[in-house]
Amino acid sequence: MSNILILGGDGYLGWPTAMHLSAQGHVITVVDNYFRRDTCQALNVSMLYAVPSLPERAKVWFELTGKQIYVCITDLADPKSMRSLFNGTAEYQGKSVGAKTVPDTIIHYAEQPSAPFSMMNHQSADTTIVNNLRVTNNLMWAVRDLANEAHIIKLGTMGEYGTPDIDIEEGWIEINHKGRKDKFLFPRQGGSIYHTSKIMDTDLLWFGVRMWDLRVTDLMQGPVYGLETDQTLLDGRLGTIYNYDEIFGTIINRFVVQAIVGFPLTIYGQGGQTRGYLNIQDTIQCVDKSLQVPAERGELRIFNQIMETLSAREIAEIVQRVGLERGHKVTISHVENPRKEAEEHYYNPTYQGLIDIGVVPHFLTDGVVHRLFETVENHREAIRTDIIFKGIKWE
Ligand code: USQ
Repeated sequence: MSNILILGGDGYLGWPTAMHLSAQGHVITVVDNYFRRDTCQALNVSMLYAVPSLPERAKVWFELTGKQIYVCITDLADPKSMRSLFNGTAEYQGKSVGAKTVPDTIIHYAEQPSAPFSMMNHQSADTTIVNNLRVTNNLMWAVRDLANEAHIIKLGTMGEYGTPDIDIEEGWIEINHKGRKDKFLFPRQGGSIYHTSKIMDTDLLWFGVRMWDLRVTDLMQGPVYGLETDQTLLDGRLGTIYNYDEIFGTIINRFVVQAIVGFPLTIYGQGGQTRGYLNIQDTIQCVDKSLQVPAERGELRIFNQIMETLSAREIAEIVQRVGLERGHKVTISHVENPRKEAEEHYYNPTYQGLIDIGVVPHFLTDGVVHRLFETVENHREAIRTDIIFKGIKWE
C-alpha cells in the first residue's frame, strides 16, 4: 500500500480521489488552502450545496469506514509548508499531520483551475501564475531533495495543446527537420492564462525529469462532469463540490443546472468548440491506474485524459433532449462568446494510453445525463440564476 499525498484534496476531484484511494487501504494525507471555497465566497458565486470543511469530511469518512484521512490546511506556495509534508514536520491546528514516512506518490491537483478566473483581471492572472508555478516548483524541489523515488502524478489539461489544425498526439511528437529527427513535447498554445500556467508547469516538471531523473505522469485532462463516485454516494456529507457559475462551473455541469431552472443553455458563439470530456468516475480511474503502473525514473509520461470528444452544440442537444424528457422547458441560446477561441475547428486528439493500462471509459449517454439531472433536481431551490452568466470578457 502506498503513502499518498493529495495536494488540492478539498477540490472537485481531490476529495473523491482521496476517498477512493483511502477505501483501497492506502495511507492518505490531503492538503489544501481552501482557495476555491474562499474565492467563491469573495466573488459571491455559491456552490450547488454547502460541503463540510475538510476535517469534518475526514471525520465523517472515519466514522463510516474506520479509515483515517490525514488533513493539513496550508498554502503550498510556501516552500516550507511543502517541505514539511515530506520531512515529517507538517502540523495542523498544533498537531502533527500525516503518516510520518516519506510519501511514495504525490497527486498534484493544487492549482487555480479556472480559465475564466485567470482572465478576469491582472490580479486574478497573477494569482493563477504565482500559485500554479510556485506550488509545482515547490513540489519538484521537495521531491528532488526529500523523496527522490516518489512518483508525481500531476493534473495537466488538454487545453495546453489548444486547437491545432493537425492531429494531437499523446504528449510527444517526432519532428523531422532538415534530414534529422528528434522527439519533443507536442506544440502547445494555451487559450487562457490558466492554460498557459499549465504549459509552464509541464515544462518545469520536464526539466526536473531531465535534470534529476524524477518520475512524473502528466494527465492532460479535458473538462470533467458529474458528481457521483462509489464513495460520494455513501453519505450526503461526503459529496464533492459542484459549481455551476461562469467562473468555476464547467459546461456539462452548468447546462444541467440551466436546464432545470429554465435558463436558456448558454452556447458561447457558434458552439463548434470541441473538447475531450470525461466523467468524474473516469478521473478517479485514470489516477488510480497511473498510480498502479507508475512512470519510470527519468520519465515524463503523458496521457491524454479524455474519453470522447463533443462540441458545445452537441452537449446542448443531449442536455436539452434529456431535460425535455424530464418535463423541463429547455431552450438553447447562442450568446456572444465572452472568450477568444475558435468556434469551428479541426480536433482529433489521440487518447489511447490510459485505455492501454486498464481504464474502462464511461460515456455521456442519456442515462448518465438523466442521473445527473436527478441529483441536481434535488437542489433546485438553492440554484441562483444570477451567477450563471455574467459574460466576463476575455479580450
Ligand atoms: N462553453 C460554452 N458555454 C458555457 C460554458 C462553456 O459554450 O456556458 C464552452 C467554452 O467556450 C469552451 C468549452 O465549452 O469552449 C469548455 O469550457 P468549460 O468552461 O467547460 O472548460 P474550460 O474553461 O476549458 O476549463 C475546464 C476546467 C479546467 C480544465 C479544462 C480542460 O475548468 O480546469 O483544465 O476544462 S480543457 O478544456 O480541455 O482545457
